Amino acid sequence: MSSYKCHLCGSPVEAVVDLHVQPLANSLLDSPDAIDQNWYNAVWAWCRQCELLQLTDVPDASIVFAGDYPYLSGQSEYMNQHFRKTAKMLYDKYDLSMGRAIEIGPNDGGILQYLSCSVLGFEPAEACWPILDEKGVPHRQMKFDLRSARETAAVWFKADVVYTANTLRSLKDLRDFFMGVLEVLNDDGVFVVEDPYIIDVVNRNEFDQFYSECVYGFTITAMQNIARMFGMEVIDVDELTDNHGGSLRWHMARVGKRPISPNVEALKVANSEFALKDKLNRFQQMIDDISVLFVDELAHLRDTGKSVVGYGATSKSVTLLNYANVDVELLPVVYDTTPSKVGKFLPGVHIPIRDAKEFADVPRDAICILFPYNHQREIFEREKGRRWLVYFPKLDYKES
Ligand code: DWN
Repeated sequence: MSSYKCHLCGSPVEAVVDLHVQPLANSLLDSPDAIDQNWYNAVWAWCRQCELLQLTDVPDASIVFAGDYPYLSGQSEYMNQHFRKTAKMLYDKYDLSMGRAIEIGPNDGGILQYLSCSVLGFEPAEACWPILDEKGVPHRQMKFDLRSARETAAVWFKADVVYTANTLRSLKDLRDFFMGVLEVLNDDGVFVVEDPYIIDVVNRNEFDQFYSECVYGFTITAMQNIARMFGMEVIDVDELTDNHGGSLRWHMARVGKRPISPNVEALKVANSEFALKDKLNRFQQMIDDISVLFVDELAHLRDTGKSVVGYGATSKSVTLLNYANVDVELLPVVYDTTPSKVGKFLPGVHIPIRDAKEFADVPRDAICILFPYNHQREIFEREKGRRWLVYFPKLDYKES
């Protein structure tokens, strides 16, 4: 047991993943000589009491999600399609024809760009604002919290659906967030949350999903506990096995307001059969094994004169590259389509990020490391005739 206490219930927690000191995943640098300012102690621990996996020393959210936060979800065509389908599903399932929807963190469009009802987004990342404007998505240029939620309920509207993707697991203060959701959610409204699913992460060995924006890993028991603390319950779940390496969509409503789908009990049974804690006990060894194999393979490629490049400057890649101590000698460049990432350097390892348009000039016999493995299908389709090094669920080569 560590001396840390669960952020939710205050019980002692047990450290299960230690990735040493890591830079914040999206604190990209302007020059290779810049000094990384933002580090955190990358230790995740398990609370036996509420089955909540959690980052023990949580970096300040205002630094993690500073105004220049560069990620744009719309860079992936697959994610755009996913948001389009999700918008339709929510519109039909919760009859939004006369309804209202709020999205917390729509990023550069999210579901709101596809919903034909009254909508409002909360988006603090500056790079997203002009894109949301261009798409005609009404948004408040601020983070979502209890204060901004109260103001919104008073001045704008309350919603029938509040939706958020890839944000809940990033926020330490669940209390403030849920209290805010209750403020803006109609009495019989539904709160819908998507996040990478901790069972998929562990099952697929995706240890790079542990980065500075992963404060929590939710099991069904954990999510039910959290919902209960705020007078809510989990009423349905959808498995999104292709999203961000395996995600889960949780639907929550105030207790007694909506019927509970049998999917919830089925997930509970599957969760208990998976025995997550036992797997987490062996996870650190697996992390060390993959990291050593990965760096050894890069050294072998360098020593045999192979050209190696990275594709996709993901947040996830920062964990793997820093933990495995990969430097520019082993990986001289990473290509990426995101305008606000191009010309910058990955934190900690100082590897330059170049425009993905230049990827076409990379020699055909180069080995390409696929960092956004979650977007493999669309990247392989676009970048045909390449040889790729992948590392999950095990180190392997693939052809596109
Ligand atoms: O929760 C989060 C997840 C869902 O997204 C965030 N906090 C941050 C982000 O994590 P990530 O950076 O690991 O996500 P992605 O979606 O795996 O990042 C893909 C990266 O690859 C982006 O930088 C864009 C780039 N990309 C590219 O260069 N060409 C992506 C595609 C699809 C491409 O074709």
